[in-house]
Amino acid sequence: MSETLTHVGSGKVRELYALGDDRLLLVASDRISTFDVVLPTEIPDKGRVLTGLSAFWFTRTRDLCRNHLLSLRADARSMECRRLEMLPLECVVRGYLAGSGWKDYVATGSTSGRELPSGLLESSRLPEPVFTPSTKAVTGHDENIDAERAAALVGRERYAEVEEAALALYRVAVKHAGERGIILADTKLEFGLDDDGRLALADEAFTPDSSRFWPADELTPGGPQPSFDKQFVRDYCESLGWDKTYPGPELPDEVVEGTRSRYVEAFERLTGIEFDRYLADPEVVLR
Ligand code: PZK
Repeated sequence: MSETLTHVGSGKVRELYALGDDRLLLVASDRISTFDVVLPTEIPDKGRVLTGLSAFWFTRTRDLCRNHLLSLRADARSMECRRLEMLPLECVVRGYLAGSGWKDYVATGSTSGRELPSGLLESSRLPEPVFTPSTKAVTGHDENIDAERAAALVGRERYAEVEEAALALYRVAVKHAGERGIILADTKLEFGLDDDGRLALADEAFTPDSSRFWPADELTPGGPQPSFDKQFVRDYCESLGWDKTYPGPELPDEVVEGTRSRYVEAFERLTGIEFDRYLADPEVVLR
């Protein structure tokens, strides 16, 4: 019954292992990063929240777009996935103007070559969601690219298919989250191709690590918004005057506990499932 695990990659807070030739095991740790630095203190169950949320979204959107999820493991943080040929594109969808989208807009009035209306504020809702692909940087930050350059990376037809799928997935997730008081300001999706060349959603989907989650009742355009999940950590780090370079600070217990509660709250609000039920039986998010 036991299988050989070969480590094939690391993300900032996740690990990837091969399971034979055609499957992968994606493991989400409890590590947390802020200001691009992984902190020395973990947030208990954070990886389980993110794995459960991804699996929930993969299940909810499977009729819109196939995906790589095969099964969840009993540890509630590991996902067996179909091994795909990944597309060399970060598929970002933005419904609000934040992060690099806001920076691009201030500098050029556009983001990823898409002209936007004048007079928008930081964190303004966009008239409609925009697909703003970026390159996958090996080190440093992804670079927003225009549709021309993105289409050159994957081919014109595939590009159109990915854009349509990403926008459709985002709209479904935004509607669901909005009904539960969470603004999904933007998200980064990754796609791959299965053995038959069919498009499939991969990686994690609509988690707080791949998306900006904002509390809907606190939206105040004109500046950055508090993060649903990481705000206690950011506020604590800011209060220290830390220079945001490695190594980051240890977090005190009350910041860890407050942050864990926010992750669990996001899970429970979005899935409608008690987090303890998920821990007892991870497959509850697959139904
Ligand atoms: C794949 N990554 C990024 C994520 C890491 C690395 N289904 C798939 N098939 C083939 N490759 C990938 C996937 C997925 N998902 C994803 N790199 C390759 C990544 C998390 C942790 F170490």
